[in-house]
Amino acid sequence: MAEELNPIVEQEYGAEQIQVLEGLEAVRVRPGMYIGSTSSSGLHHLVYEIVDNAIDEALAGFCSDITVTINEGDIITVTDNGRGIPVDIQPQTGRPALEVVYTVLHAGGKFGGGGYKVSGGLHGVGASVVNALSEWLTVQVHRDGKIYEMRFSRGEITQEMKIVGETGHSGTVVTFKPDAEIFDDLVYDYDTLHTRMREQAFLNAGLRITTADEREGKQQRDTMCYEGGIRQFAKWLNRAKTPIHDEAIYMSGRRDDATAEVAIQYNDSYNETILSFANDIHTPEGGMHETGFKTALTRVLNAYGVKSGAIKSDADKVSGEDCREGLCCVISVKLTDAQFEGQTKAKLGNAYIRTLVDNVVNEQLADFFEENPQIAKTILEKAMTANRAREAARKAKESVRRKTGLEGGQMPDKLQDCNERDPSLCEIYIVEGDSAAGSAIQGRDSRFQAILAMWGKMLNVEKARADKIYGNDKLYPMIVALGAGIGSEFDLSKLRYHKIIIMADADVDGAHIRTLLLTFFFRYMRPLIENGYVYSAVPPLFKLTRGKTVRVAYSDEERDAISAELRGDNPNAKVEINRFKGLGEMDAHELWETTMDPEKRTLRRITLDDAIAADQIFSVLMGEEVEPRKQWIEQNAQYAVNLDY
Ligand code: 28G
Repeated sequence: MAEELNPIVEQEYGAEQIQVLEGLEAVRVRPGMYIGSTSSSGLHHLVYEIVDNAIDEALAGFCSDITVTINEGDIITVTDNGRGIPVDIQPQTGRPALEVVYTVLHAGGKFGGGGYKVSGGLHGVGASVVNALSEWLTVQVHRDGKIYEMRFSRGEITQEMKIVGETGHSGTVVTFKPDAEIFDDLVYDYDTLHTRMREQAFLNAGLRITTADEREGKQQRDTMCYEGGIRQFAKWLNRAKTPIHDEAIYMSGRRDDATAEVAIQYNDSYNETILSFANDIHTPEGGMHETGFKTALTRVLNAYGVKSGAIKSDADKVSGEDCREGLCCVISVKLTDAQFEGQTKAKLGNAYIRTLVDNVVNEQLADFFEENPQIAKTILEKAMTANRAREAARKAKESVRRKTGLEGGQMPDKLQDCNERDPSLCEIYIVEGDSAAGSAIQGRDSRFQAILAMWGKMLNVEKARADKIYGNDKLYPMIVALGAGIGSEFDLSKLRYHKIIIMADADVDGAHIRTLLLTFFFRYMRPLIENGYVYSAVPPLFKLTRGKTVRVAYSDEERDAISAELRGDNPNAKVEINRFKGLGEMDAHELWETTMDPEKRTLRRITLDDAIAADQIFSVLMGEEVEPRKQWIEQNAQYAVNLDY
């Protein structure tokens, strides 16, 4: 039908259509306002926005299967088997509903659209934003026996909605290519999407989500479906740990339109893992749901202790921290008016949710303890042991502090400090291995770059309390160099460098040390990550030489592009390609040029989500379970080295 622009179509472009174009143009002018950033994280966010719509359809009860595919060329396809986006003409706009969803900012179920009780999407902006930021996007709707199709480019319609075939089922298929004019990085990371989709599958019990990578040489596929929902999530988080009771404890409740679900399972470690979500959106900064949970947990455990006779005096009482040693917990709340606050809008602000979660845990956990006294006793004993250990740790810390003058100015031998004293201008590179540290010391700009060398096996913080951390010869120099202390005494204002850069090889050992450090920062210096002070250096992977010209590449794609560029018009030209085996292979000059020079280097800022992922992997690497570790090494086998597990 109206495939090329004809006068009739043009007439229909009234004030509303102009508004649409202005709306989407605003998205292209300030993409960061809608998707957070135009880096890799924003690129992945596009997928989450589209998937959120499919999940809304699942929450409405009409969709059971969602598939996310990375196609060749990093083109994304999302499909669902819901009802299909409505295609009928909307009376207010005179346009098909499908067109409105993809062209009007804030259209869709999230802003008062009928039938959607809970809303999702961190930025809540939906399909039209993805459309505006895509070089092209195609939607196909299977509905009423027909396939409807519509195409766009950078938010503008390139093909009006038309029927392209017949179908025997219903659903929606969206395919898009992110716009190279907008994004700095166009390469999708399968693991990032897979991890996020697994989380969504856990949070929506019974929903089947498949992720697939169809890119040449990267082919893989995973299907995730968890009938047990967050109960299974908590157990899965403990997969590399040793649980101290078999089944996760599950609690849930509702008040008006809001629902709360909590699942907990303790393990024999000393660390706490709390993952909280509001409307399926991860809230790493916590908020009212976490507060309500923590208060109630502490109250229930103390009440049970007093009632059972285990807690005899005030000295026996357990603190919040004591109650969370070895705790693994998933909290999921759903509400219609979620308020997101905090630095990264990742903290839930609705106060009534605190009361809801508190009530749910207060009643149901107390009941569970009454009915399962053996488990209650095990958990309470663990908390009471933590209480006694905390007192011992405090004493140990004091004595280390007195012996070594933690508060005094003496810096460790392993640190080559910089001259600058203003922390906001200072950087510290934490470098693994002797030879790499040597090159870094020679190559650096000593005015503002400090180098801390680290090598050998680090302490297994999985199985250590804070007293051991202070005494550890690998961690102690780093704590002193950073200058801000650890744990509950951590003081950001004393931090000596505002850029803490982990520089490790791009191999299994490097991944290992990065994981150890991130886990340590996450557990003992979390404000460093919350405030964005921690980075990962990005060293090059390849060196390309043609005659006298030497270039480096940071990815397979870049290697191929540079190789083609160096060859020029001559297909037989010889370009020598070498893989850097490690940082230690680079001389001081190369290291500076490729990895340390602020003008040329790439730094990857570590987010709380990265750190949480590291914390998980860490348990896999350091825990007692061999099977998950074997799997991790196999998955990272692209780095190909001999490792024994
Ligand atoms: C595959 C990729 C992403 C979706 C639906 C289904 C409906 C819908 C979506 O409606 C609200 C209401 C009408 C405009 C609702 C179908 C009611 C009846 C739906 C998706 C706003 C949106 N039948 N499936 N939206 N409408 N899947 N998957 O986007 O006026 S979005």
